[in-house]
Amino acid sequence: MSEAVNKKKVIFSGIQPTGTFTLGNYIGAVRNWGPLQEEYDCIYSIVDMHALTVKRDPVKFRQQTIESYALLLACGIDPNKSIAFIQSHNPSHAQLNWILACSTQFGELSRMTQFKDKSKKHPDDVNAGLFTYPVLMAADILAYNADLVPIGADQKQHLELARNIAVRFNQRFGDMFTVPEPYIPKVGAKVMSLQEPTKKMSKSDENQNAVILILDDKDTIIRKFKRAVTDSEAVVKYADGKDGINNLITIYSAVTGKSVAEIESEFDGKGYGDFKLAVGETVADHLAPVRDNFARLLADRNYLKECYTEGAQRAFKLSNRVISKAHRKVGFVDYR
Ligand code: ATP
Ligand code: LTN
Repeated sequence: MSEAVNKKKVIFSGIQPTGTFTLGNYIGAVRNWGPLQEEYDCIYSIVDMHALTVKRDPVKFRQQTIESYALLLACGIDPNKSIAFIQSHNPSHAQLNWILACSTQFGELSRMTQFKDKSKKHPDDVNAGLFTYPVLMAADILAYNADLVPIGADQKQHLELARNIAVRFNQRFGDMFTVPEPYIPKVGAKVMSLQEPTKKMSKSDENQNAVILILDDKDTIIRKFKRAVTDSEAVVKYADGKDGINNLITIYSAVTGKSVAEIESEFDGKGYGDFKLAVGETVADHLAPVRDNFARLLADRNYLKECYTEGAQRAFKLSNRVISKAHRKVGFVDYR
């Protein structure tokens, strides 16, 4: 068989170092990244440049970036199997960002719902980075010619834009980029807030009761689930209008692998109190190994530094080839 046939598909995904990962980040994205390492060439990044679109305290930001990197490994990303790096350590992302920005229209960026939401949330700082955020995301993906991008449902619109940018570039300059496909889980692609179940669970939510952090201890997790907003029907059944219960059923299903029907019959005749306790205990037990791994990894800063340094070098080696090709395609003068 030729090498081309044997070549594994490439996966790229990223997560912002904006705080401890939530159960939403975990179920919707990060927990799926580990198993993919066995079948694909995986590249995973802590996207600190994206996180800079919101004002941050530099000292806290640096610490949070290292902790996020440790969390990534704690969630099962093996730096020997994947390339795991910090985005700002590889200059290719910023380089390709510029080239792709010149192939992206103001109108299409204006339609991005995340931009609209975030500019409403931070009206005093609607900076250009926030606006061009999806171009940098396209650069992240296209710099490695990724085939697949494992993400939660909220990132689908950004991925669609990355695909459009790739297609447009290819049409204008000749075949260059692989057009990436989204990889969105069937269950748990959008985990909702425990306090406002019509809103997605988000790291940056100010109400801590709305969010399960993957490093929360067992008591905290159980307490947050007990306080989760539900309805007054008190029947564990997935149905329209029961957003709170639907969300808990989805979480329980994602963590146990049980179907909705199996969950409904397991809790037949039982109230919300029993169900919430079961969800809390199951989630806490499921996350316990991540917490242990994280504590161990964070205690060894030298090891982490070795991993992210090597990750950045490996990432650069791959992306720099793509950048050189893109430079030739657009007509930049070669100087080597
Ligand atoms: P922030 O609150 O800082 O905007 P976030 O919690 O939305 O952050 P990101 O770093 O933007 O998280 O997202 C990382 C990955 O987690 C993305 O693939 C995203 O789709 C996924 N994700 C985020 N929130 C959820 C959620 N509630 N349910 C499922 N997947 C999610
Ligand atoms: N925009 C994403 C994070 C992100 C990403 C990426 C995801 C940045 N670059 C590349 C997948 C591929 C977010 O806000 N969740």
